[in-house]
Amino acid sequence: MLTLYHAPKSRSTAVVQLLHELNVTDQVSIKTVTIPRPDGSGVSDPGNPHPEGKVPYLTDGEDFIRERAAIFLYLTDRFPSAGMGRPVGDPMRGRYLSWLVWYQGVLETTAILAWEKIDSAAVKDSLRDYDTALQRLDEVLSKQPYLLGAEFSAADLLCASPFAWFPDTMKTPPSVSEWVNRCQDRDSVRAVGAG
Ligand SMILES: N[C@@H](CCC(=O)N[C@@H](CS)C(=O)NCC(=O)O)C(=O)O
Repeated sequence: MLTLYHAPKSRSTAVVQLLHELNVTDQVSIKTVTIPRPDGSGVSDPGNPHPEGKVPYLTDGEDFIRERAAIFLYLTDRFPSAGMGRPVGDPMRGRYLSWLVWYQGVLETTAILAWEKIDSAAVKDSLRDYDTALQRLDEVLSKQPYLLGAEFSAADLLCASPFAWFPDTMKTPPSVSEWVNRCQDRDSVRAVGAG
């Protein structure tokens, strides 16, 4: 059986939301673990097999998956019937993969650097910056409701997640804030709450 190592109010919350969207909460065992929190509370949990004690972490028998984009891809490939991913052969597969990996490699990183007011020419050469990342979202979301078109997908769930967590600190154009609101108006978000 698949096991998700999860800490409430963390990056693993979006994975629990995804399990609800996929309608597979009965097929994945959720183990709640503790993590050290930025406010100094919490400790690394010896029961969490992630090599750095982080969440989310997914195990599938002897195999394991870490990093959210990989976990999202693994789960949407494994449970395709909800239509939250785009399978091999789908005309949107390339765009689906691109948004997941762009989230992990570019959006989250440039958002953290902007938050910390770190400006580096070398980083900019490779990743551009947070404003450029917002342009990539705006150019798509000003034309369509979701990243892949008319339908909500796991790419929206992942890419919208940091904006939903930090609504006051992440500046966004209207197209992006309206999309984040759409992504939050879901039964999966209501089911998981702050957990
Ligand atoms: N790049 C990882 C980041 C995971 C991560 O940093 N998770 C935080 C919770 S939001 C954590 O586990 N922190 C505890 C620690 O760093 O020890 C991912 O996207 O999965």
